[in-house]
Amino acid sequence: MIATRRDALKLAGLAGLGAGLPRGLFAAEEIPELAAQVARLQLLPDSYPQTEVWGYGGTIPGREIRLGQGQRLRRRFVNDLPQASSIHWHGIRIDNAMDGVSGLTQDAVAPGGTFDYDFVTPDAGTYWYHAHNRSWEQVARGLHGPLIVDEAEAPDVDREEVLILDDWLLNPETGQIDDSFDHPMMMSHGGRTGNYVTTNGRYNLSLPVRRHERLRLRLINASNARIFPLRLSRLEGWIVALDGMPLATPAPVEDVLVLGPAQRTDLIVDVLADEGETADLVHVGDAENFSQVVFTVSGTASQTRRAAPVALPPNPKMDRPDLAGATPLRLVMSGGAMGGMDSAILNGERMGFRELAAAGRFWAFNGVAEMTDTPLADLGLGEPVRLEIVNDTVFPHAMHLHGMHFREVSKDGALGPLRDTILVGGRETREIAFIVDNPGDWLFHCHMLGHAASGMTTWVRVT
Ligand SMILES: [Cu+2]
Repeated sequence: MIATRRDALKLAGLAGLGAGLPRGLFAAEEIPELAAQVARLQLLPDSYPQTEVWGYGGTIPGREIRLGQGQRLRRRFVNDLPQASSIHWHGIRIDNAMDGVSGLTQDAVAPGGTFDYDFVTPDAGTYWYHAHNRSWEQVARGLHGPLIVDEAEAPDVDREEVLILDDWLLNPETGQIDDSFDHPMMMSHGGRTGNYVTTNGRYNLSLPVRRHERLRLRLINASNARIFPLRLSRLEGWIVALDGMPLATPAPVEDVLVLGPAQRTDLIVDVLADEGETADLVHVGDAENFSQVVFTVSGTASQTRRAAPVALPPNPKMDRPDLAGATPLRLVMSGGAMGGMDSAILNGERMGFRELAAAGRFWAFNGVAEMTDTPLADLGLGEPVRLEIVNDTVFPHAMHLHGMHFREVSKDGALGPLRDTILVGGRETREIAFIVDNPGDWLFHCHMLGHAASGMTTWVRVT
């Protein structure tokens, strides 16, 4: 087709018109929706009733979002729930206004309301999205899904599987979600752990594989509080990324892999089992082990094994902080059952443990059992920081920093891989360090979500 001068004028006119309008006017028509909905589905085995859940797109897990590194992600969050909500894009080094934290970076979206999320995904890797208002209830009801950012060049694997590990606290009679979200016993102990463990919403997930097939497994722990100890059986595996960020060298899996709440581990695995056998991702239990995922082997991908995998390409901004010049910070975690916390500050006043418990607060950060008006630290862009985390409680806590990844500082001063969530064991002290490279107000909280709601939430400000 030959464009006439008239056509060219028309096109120019349109372009001019578009450029002169507020961006929202044109964008509004194209933005894909992501609705949080009430749904009923068969979570339990077929002989049980269906379970009412809250899910993104009405599914468990929520609809997978996948895009390329450096691409723009736009979603219109539609709240079809009976409760206000917002979406947090966990692990994405995001623009602060898009971080989705109700009460800090945005107002919670009322039932029937919408919010447009629009951001760029700077890093390739395995991320996830979940509700960030009353998250100890909303995530437990099912509001989470995978967010996968593909590398520009895909790693050399036969295929990949996204595996969302979760647990549910269900009433075995009715098959419905136990709604005692604020139960003091759970809040003050290890958090809400379920009685029904699933992968991708299935208690018996089984995937067909071939002998010597090479898979990338993207493990995501979406549970409220459960720590998943995992082992590989008839699979040889390498850890290639943690919390989305590639390791410099793939680390062979030799022992138990521990996946704390909100953490992700990317594995490359080779199927060693013979045809007719199974390989397993084994959940290591206190009493007995069970299969978290069964891989049933039929057929052969190749007669011989492949060479060990190479590292994933690095993400941008993986620089190591200068420890010598780093600003020292300290966070003391106290409280919980058997923790011996006498008192803490709530609503600006010192209260005894019983008074705190009556107000639903069981934990404190630096002696304060609530989100404070002033941040834990006021930090300058580019500043290196080291943060000592003293766990003066008997429970483990999965500490998550929004907006930035950090490295663990070991006792000898060595720096570990980049992570966004660190599991700190009971009575343990750990140290993390990071370069403050993302402006905004960033939450730092325990991802045992009941703990976050009952005292374990603070924040840092970066300007
Ligand atoms: Cu905790």
